[in-house]
Amino acid sequence: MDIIGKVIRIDLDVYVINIENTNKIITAKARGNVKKQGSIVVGDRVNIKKVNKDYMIESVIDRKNILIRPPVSNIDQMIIVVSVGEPAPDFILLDKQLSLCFAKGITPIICINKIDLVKEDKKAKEDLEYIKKIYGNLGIEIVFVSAKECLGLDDLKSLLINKTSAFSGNSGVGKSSITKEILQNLPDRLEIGNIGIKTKRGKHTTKSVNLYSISENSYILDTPGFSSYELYDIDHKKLKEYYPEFTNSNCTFADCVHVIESDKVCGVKRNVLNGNIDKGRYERYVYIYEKLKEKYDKRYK
Ligand SMILES: Nc1nc2c(ncn2[C@@H]2O[C@H](COP(=O)(O)OP(=O)(O)O)[C@@H](O)[C@H]2O)c(=O)[nH]1
Ligand SMILES: [Mg+2]
Ligand SMILES: [Zn+2]
Repeated sequence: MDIIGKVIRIDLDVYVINIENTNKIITAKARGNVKKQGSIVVGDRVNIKKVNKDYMIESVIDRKNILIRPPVSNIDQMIIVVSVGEPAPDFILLDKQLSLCFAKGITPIICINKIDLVKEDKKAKEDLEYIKKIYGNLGIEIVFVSAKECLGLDDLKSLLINKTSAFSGNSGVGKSSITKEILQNLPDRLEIGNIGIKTKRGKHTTKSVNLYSISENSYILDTPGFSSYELYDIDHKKLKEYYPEFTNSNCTFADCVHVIESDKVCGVKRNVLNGNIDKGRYERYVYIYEKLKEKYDKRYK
């Protein structure tokens, strides 16, 4: 019978694999025909056979999704970290990340960090309330944490159980501080950072990606999830599909992307005027749409 495992790290042709439903970590090689079908990436679930003393990857199980930079597959959720205070939330980035999550079938979770600053900073409190209202209404899960004062980290940890999660967010929001808190106090056997494998990195090897097993079948990715490359790789005509609040707007115009410069009012615009759709969300949608379209038009000129 095949064993199923999850690739948590790749060192050239050595695959470090966590056997499913266990804490056991092994190393394996891959059959030539498997490698030929397309490279194996971190996050892949693979069928393994034990041949004498060695483990061999026989095949890669169909992927749920794949990110290109860094190459990693089967991401269940993206913990989108924003901070209140310094830096203030970048709402355009937040909306792009949410769109990409919906496009890739990744569940977004907004993690508001630095809530310790809300007491004294009026703007921080306003930003927090805005996110809670607007994004909470979209049905997106929001967790409130302070890595500094260790607040809300248990809530966050409970959301990571049985999932593969990546963290994203702009620099300075506290990703490293949060993941450090999550990764400390893990039982030794779950730590893979110092597993003894000889690596022979060629000089063209890019920095590798690691998944940290935080408990059985629960993993976090050690590098930020979305690169700017991926954030701009959305089809502008499809962008509207990734806005949950647009779907119930009964826009009756054919092929409408809800960006209308004339006085005509489409279903979505009407809901913006009525206040049913947040004006900020809509304005950022138009901005992101124009940017994506501009890039598309340039590419095919
Ligand atoms: N006040 C406050 N500062 C924090 C908190 N979390 C992180 N920081 C600070 O924010 C800065 C950036 O944190 P870091 O984890 O490096 O962010 P990253 O760039 O997203 O990895 C550091 O100076 C941290 O000490 C928090 O909960 N509250
Ligand atoms: Mg960092
Ligand atoms: Zn419309």
